[in-house]
Amino acid sequence: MNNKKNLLIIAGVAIVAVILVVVVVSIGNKKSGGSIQKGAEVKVAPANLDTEKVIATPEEVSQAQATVNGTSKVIDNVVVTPAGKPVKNNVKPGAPEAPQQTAPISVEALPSDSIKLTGSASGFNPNSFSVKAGQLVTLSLTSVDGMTHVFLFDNPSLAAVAIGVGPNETRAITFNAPETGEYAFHCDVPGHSARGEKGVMTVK
Ligand SMILES: [Cu+2]
Repeated sequence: MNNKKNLLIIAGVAIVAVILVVVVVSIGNKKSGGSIQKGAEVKVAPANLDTEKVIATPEEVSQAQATVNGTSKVIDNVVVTPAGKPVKNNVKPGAPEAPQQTAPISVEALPSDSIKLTGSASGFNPNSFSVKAGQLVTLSLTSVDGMTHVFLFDNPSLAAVAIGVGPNETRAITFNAPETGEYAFHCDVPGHSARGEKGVMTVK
């Protein structure tokens, strides 16, 4: 009889402990809500991706998911071309090997872990964000001042990770973050970076 009672007490204590852990973890996640990185939810590609190596068949790619409709498909957290190779981030924007930007979409269609930028005469907002090396990043740009804006990284190694939006449009692109470092970006529409449309992506 006593043994049964002890077992019940132990089980009760264990359940309380589990509940406490769940509560603490969920509070921790809420505190980091402003950040892009949410611990275990961060999806990262394997290191040293070979962009010449086919990692999926065209059929597998066509059946794979994209983080948002119209961007390149994703296989095992790697952004791939329709031919099944990892995309190249250093080619001309829109090239077949490049990560593809979406057609105009609604902001609501974006996954919750997207990095959502707005562009206007007063600059990008936010004008800085952090990701992890290899992280699967969905980046969007919304024009909020009725003007055209073109998001472009300064570093040619990320030339293909570009987003161009018309007045009040939102578009997105999905890419795997590069190696650690600071990557400045700007709006490529003449005159826009000079008036402050600039920012920095930090890769940790
Ligand atoms: Cu601009």
